[in-house]
Amino acid sequence: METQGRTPEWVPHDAEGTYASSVREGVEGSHDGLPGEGGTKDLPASPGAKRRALNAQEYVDGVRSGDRVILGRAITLIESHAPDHVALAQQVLTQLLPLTGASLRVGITGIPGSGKSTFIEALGCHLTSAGHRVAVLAIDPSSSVTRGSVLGDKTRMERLARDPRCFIRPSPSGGTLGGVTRKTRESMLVCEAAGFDVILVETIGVGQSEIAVRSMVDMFLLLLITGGGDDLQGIKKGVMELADAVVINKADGDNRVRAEAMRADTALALHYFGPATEGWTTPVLTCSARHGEGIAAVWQAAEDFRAAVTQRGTFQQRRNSQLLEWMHGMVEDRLRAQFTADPDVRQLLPSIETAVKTGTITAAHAAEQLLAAFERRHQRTSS
Ligand SMILES: Nc1nc2c(ncn2[C@@H]2O[C@H](COP(=O)(O)OP(=O)(O)OP(=O)(O)O)[C@@H](O)[C@H]2O)c(=O)[nH]1
Ligand SMILES: [Mg+2]
Repeated sequence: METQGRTPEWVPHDAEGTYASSVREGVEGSHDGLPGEGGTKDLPASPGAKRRALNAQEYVDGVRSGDRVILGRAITLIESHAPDHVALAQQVLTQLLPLTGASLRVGITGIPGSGKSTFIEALGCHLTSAGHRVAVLAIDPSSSVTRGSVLGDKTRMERLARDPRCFIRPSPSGGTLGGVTRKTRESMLVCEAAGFDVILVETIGVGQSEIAVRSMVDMFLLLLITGGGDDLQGIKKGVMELADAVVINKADGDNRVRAEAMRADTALALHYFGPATEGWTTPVLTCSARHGEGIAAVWQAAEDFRAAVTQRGTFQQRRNSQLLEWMHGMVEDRLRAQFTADPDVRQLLPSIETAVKTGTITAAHAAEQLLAAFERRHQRTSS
């Protein structure tokens, strides 16, 4: 897909390549801070806030007041790799932190074509009409290769994308899964500070991204479909163990009976797994995202989940351990980046790699040598 010319609108001319995100074409309308006909009456947007560089206080004030343009820009700032943007983003986040945490964070996964986007559209519209404010984020570590399927998502979420009570943000493209995960977590916090009380995180890539999403949400929802094929859904066995609710989608028309049979089979299969979340029994439901049937029951399950795990204290415990995991992850990322950027390590690496491949030295010995080179420099600079 062609993305040229669709970098974020406020990127400075000299900021080549420092942005993790590129803005993909979406539907016409008012989402992501783009002006449109849908109107964002309950969410003011300050004129002229589009291009001028903002300071931390302006970001904070804009996000707090629910200004969609500034919210979009704050997320773009978070996605930037430029060191001064990273520092500014941290200042903004620190100030917004007291306003975060009040939402229910729900991760949604399922094989490609299981109807995740259609489901999010149906659930999102159900929620906004009940007065909730919904932010939709996506984890798509593959988007640097495929250029993302989020464009498809946006057209599939057309009604929701026009809803002034909803904010849809494509996944930052490029970078490692760890990097994308960090940015999505921070974006989630900014959305909470802007008053969104339900955050839906869709996994786009298959495989590792489910685990990444699990590590940032309160509730994890798995969509299945009948006839998905044992092989394909077999990949999901590990994911099934993580699911706080399993939803058999496309339970409509001729498929209704099969979906019901699958629901019963899946519920039986789940008996063999331990609870995904202590104190909660994973329900299996059917729905038709296309026709909006069963969506209210899925949300009721989410509300029940929240009530049950909050009462047990599991809700806060999970959030606390996610924060620690997040912190350790960032330390590891930083150390790894410093290690691979170290001039001594870089100089040594080709010959050491050759030596390992040819069996001249052991992998353990090679690792020792590289770490010793790294540590020597570190000791020199810190003394
Ligand atoms: N019959 C029926 N079709 C549905 C339903 N939900 C989604 N579909 C169709 O299934 C196809 C895939 O739906 P998507 O919402 O794009 O699925 P997805 O899981 O987001 O797909 P990827 O983003 O490609 O992983 C589309 O053609 C939808 O119209 C449903 O409840 N019933
Ligand atoms: Mg999709």
